[in-house]
Amino acid sequence: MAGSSSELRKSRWWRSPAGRILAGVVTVATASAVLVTAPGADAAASTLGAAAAQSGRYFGTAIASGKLSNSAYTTIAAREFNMVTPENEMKPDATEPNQNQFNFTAGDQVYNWAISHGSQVRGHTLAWHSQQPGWMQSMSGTTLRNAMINHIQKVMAHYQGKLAYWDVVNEAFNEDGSRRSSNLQSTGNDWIEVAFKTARAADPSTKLCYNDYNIDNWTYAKTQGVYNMVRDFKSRGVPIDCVGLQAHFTGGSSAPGNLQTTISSFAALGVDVALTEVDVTNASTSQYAALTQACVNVARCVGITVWGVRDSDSWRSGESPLLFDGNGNKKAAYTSVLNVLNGGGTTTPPTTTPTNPTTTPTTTPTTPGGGSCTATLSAGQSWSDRYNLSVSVSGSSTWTVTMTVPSPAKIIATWNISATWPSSQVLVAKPNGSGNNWGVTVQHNGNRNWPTVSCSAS
Ligand code: 9MR
Repeated sequence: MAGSSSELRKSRWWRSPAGRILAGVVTVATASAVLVTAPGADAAASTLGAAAAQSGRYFGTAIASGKLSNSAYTTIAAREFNMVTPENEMKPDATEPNQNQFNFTAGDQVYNWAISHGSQVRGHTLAWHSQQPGWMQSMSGTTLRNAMINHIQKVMAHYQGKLAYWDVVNEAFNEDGSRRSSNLQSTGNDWIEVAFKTARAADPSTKLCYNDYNIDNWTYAKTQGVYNMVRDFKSRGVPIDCVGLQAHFTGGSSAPGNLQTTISSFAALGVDVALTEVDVTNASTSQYAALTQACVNVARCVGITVWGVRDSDSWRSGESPLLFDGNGNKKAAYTSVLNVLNGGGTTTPPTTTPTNPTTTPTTTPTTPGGGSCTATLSAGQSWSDRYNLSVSVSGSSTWTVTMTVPSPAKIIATWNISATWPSSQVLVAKPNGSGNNWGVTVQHNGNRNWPTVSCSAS
């Protein structure tokens, strides 16, 4: 019977005179040095997700469950994106149509589709003045406050340990920087912090975000209102991990020149920042390039999500604001985004000297299988909280690689694979048609030991 094998390699890092990061791979077993260029460090990636992953970021899209039977839609979505936001399926009217009766059918459809295509999921959204179920719309006071708490607890329990981010509270501010009037606001000004505290207790493994539109322009009153709330929360220990700038540059808005200042100012408060619902009128290439560059330039800007796949999928389809046209063709804006993600332009990626993983890798036992294959890991770029690993599989084109990260580390992104997740620490990867070179982003959560891998061929 043919066996399978796995092998871990250890990388050493240095910068070339041009400032690009190169990786040397040393085979553990022999300690003989073989120099290679880290996949992803120099090579241009050909999809948005893979290109973003080179700098530890994701590139996502909104997915509608009703379109998952459309193969033109899913082909693009599976190929290009490694973060999925359910467009409507995890909103309160979808998940709790009757009080204390939960329905996760559509949310689970999107979730299961996403993870089976190697994508992570961003939950959207738990507490919002809009898209409330009818029973909630007519509530007020303590009754509503308790219903909100129960909703957050039950929905987060269902997705416990599964989602990378949750938009805990959505769109709670007015344009002038004051709080938006709503039934939730009427329960008391502390409703937002109660929502975040409830969310942290319900699922400590998920990053908790505040998400809003028109908070992209640093000098705008609404941006300042949200900024002051996040600063206050951080100073008082209210749990908040991230801010989502929706970045809808449609309907008369356009990307502000100070977008990077906004992103870096929020990041300086100690939160991750993401562009969460991007669309741009007529998909202006310059605006798409600029907003991508603004994110890439800030280390804690963790990713970009566009609000739909093709123009025909957009809530503002009349403005043709997305990266693929109605026939699924890549638009010029697609190329401008991809080029920025691939390091085009003048900006150095926000990396420091990689230090992860730090411990000596171990070779895992071989797994019996119907053929023979080898999975080789090499370290990619790294940041204070996460690092990339590139995986190269040889010996077979019909492989299954099982990767186990040491708890409490978590794999938060993958590219070029079809993935399933037996547990939050274990990834089972199979080819998705993108070849034998793929990768993962690991959020180490304090444990920087190498993952173990095994490869079996069939
Ligand atoms: O794209 C969503 C659309 O299908 C819904 O009809 C709409 C209902 O409110 O919500 C849209 O998504 C919104 C998102 O949840 C929050 N920010 C604004 C988005 C566009 O309206």
